[in-house]
Amino acid sequence: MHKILVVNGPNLNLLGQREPGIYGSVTLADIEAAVRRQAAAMSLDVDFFQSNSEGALIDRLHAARGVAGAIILNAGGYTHTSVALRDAIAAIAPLPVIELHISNIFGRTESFRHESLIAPVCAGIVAGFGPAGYCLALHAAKTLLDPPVFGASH
Ligand code: CA2
Repeated sequence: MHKILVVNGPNLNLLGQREPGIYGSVTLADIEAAVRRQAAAMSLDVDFFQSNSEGALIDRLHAARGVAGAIILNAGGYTHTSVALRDAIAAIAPLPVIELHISNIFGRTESFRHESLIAPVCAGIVAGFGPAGYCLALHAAKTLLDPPVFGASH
């Protein structure tokens, strides 16, 4: 069974408790429960990790090598600032990392959110779909691990 690691970065532990206008009222625990249900239905095993510390996030990515088949990463504010996190993602290649954001970072008013330092080393991005994005990212991970066969009908 494939293992998918879901990693959440700084301040995401406060989801549902602050700024509901931007991030909604769903908590990280609600998201974890929904992703676990979805993963069970898709025969995937999931692990969750959240930290507000850049180093702890990097250590967790390193530890996923040889264990996880794919990582879903909401790096929070570190998305826009962390060369170290980008280097860590590059260092664990070919383990695929799917960048995830609850909000559409490209549509946010603050222009600093329009740049992602990690995007070039990630397999792809899911952004703007709210908490449901975590379930979409799970489908993306499954698709990366068990890709559809194209052109096999002839
Ligand atoms: O949209 C996303 O998922 C973000 O990664 C969330 C980050 C933000 O810095 C990124 O630009 C986009 C912020 C997470 C902070 O979460 C909070 C939750 C509740 C209250 C305050 C912040």
